[in-house]
Amino acid sequence: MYTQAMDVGPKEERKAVRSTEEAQLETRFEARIDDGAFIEAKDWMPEHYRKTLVRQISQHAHSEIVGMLPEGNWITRAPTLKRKAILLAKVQDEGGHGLYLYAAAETLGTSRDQMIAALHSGRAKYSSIFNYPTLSWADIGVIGWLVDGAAIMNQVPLTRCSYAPYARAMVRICREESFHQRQGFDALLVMMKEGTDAQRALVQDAVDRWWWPSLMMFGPPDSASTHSTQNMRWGIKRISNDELRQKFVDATVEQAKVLGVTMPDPLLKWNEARGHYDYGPIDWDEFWQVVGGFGPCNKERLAARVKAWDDGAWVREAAMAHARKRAAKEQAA
Ligand code: FAQ
Repeated sequence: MYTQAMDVGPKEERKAVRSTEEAQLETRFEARIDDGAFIEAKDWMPEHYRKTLVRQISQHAHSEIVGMLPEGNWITRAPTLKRKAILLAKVQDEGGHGLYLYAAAETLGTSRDQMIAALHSGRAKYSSIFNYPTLSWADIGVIGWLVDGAAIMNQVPLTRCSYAPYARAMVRICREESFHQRQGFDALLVMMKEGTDAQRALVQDAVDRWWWPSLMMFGPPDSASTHSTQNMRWGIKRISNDELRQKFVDATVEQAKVLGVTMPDPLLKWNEARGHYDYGPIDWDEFWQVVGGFGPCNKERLAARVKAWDDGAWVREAAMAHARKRAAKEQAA
């Protein structure tokens, strides 16, 4: 991309010059990564670094946008005005996160339309977690506590991601996710400490259903993670899938004690020697089924996004027509 257009004669000769130049650029790029420098959009970067960032950032953006659906399902049924206002603000925040992330991915040369087309055609992924249904109000509290909690655990290290536009977007997103996690925990605490037996049972049932999918959010085990080695080398990922999952388990088991709920895992036990909680096996077959498009709500989620896009076509067309009119007026003035 940043090669100089030198006219050096035959095609082969030009190619050789370009590849020597690219090799030098790559060496310089790797040295900057080793020094812990941030890479900006205008800087030279290897094509594979660019591609893997577009893959991860666009998947992350899609997750935020699809992630509005399970909670949006409860806005009209929130139990109090206060809870409704909080939920509205939270769902709106997720939309905002999606937009910062699409913008960060666009700095890498892929348009938002291209990313959205990839989502709608099923080519692009989004987080497995959003393919599970929200069956009761307690699910909304548990999403805040566990799903946003897992998101923060995974995303705080991304504020130090080597690609600066992504890292900057993550700083603001993490601050907002922290409020999301707290409101979820608070909603559950009220149900557990001041609620009826039936409400406490709803919370436990929601924890039973969301615990294992939350652990799956961190991705496959390190041994099966195709991108981890290279992404950690490039400073995109700072902590591995399994390490983050362990940190999440250690933090949430203590929070569960405060709430008075139990995790649905008979093998969950403090291991003094490791200084961590041991936990039972994760059902990776279920994970890959959901990632592959066969989870409980995959079809419904994708259909809702495609419908929203189609229903919004007139708004996009009107905005473009307005922009064209304005540009024409400015040119005429
Ligand atoms: N779901 O080699 P790895 C949120 C795919 S935002 C679906 O380990 P990598 C906020 C992976 O893409 C939640 N697919 O991959 C919120 C790859 O497939 P590919 C989203 C998954 O990239 C809260 C393949 O498996 N957060 O919750 C998943 O090194 C409440 C092999 O995996 C982010 O996206 C999965 N769980 O590590 C919103 C954070 N895991 O692409 C609303 C940024 C893995 O080759 C309400 N992303 N796969 O076709 C990341 O940190 C990473 O991409 C990982 C995966 C950790 C997700």
